Amino acid sequence: MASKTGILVIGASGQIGTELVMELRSRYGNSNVVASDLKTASKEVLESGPFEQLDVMDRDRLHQLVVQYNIGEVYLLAALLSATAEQKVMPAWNLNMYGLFYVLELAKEGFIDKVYWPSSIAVFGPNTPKQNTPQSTIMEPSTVYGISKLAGERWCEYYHNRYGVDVRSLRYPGLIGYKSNPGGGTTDYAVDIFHKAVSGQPFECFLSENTRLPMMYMPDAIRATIGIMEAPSDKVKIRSSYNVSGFDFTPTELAEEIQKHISDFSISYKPDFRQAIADGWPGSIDDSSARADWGWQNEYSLEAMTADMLSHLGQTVH
Ligand code: NAD
Ligand code: AKB
Repeated sequence: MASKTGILVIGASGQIGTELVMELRSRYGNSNVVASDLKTASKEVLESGPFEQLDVMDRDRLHQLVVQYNIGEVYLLAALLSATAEQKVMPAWNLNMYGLFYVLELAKEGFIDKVYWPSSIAVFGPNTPKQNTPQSTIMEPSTVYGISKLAGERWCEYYHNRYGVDVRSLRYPGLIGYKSNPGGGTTDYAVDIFHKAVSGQPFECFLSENTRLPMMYMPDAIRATIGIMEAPSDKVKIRSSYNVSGFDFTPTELAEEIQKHISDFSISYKPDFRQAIADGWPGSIDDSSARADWGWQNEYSLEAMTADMLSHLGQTVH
């Protein structure tokens, strides 16, 4: 980091922010990492460092916090995710686009040195090659969330090329973690299933049994995020967004993996509107550019993630 030592996380009370804030605080110091969100944060986040209530759409307050806390880096996580966005089209477009613009503008004007903004596998669409989806390929997303993420990627690259803004981004797959709950996505089933399994209940899946999607365990996602932010600028060659991946599975394959630990766990399938969203997304991702450019490497496999999730959620692994 340059002379400005503050880090601002916007959307800090969500699935990723809850974990990212704690990791950033352990690396850069509690008082340097300001968590912010519309809603209050976890007890751990509130008790370990500064928290500010912030609506990212309030441009003046955003600017004021950046100056007040001497912010050099912003992690912009506030967004409406795929399933919620289909129900709230205009609010999703406005939040996902204008939140990004406001942060990129502050960086362009020299108030911020570095920006992290996550994209998603949702940038791909039904015409994209489904297996081992390349970094550069047909996109054509068919959801409001995917359209907003693809537009955001183009704006990130534009602000970098035209104004020299140091913006970095990853196309996360579905993220799985035990510390925080997902917020309105199509991949949420892959977290919900664990909570049902450990409480001894059957799980009804809102995606069909053979719906393959790329996923990643949260510790890998946090490492990837900090990894790209700490990479030397010349190693970050792609300024739209990098493909990153951990593993991929279908609901049936995940259920079978859980059954290795909880033999009487059962799953049934009742696809809803989220099936159409998932059907337009890749089944697996080629993340060789991230590996080659700045050394990305995942650690967790499906097997290792499942065992770790179950042990942390209180199930004895046998
Ligand atoms: P989340 O829904 O769990 O959290 C988003 C947070 O943003 C929430 O705490 C919400 O209160 C906050 N927020 C909403 N509107 C706000 C506003 N106007 N001002 C300030 N805060 C506001 O989402 P997440 O899963 O933590 O995702 C974070 C980012 O990562 C998003 O951009 C998302 O698109 C992206 N992403 C997530 C996943 C995933 O699987 N979790 C996958 C791909 C991309
Ligand atoms: C969602 O399902 O919307 C997210 C994502 C893959 O972007 N988890």
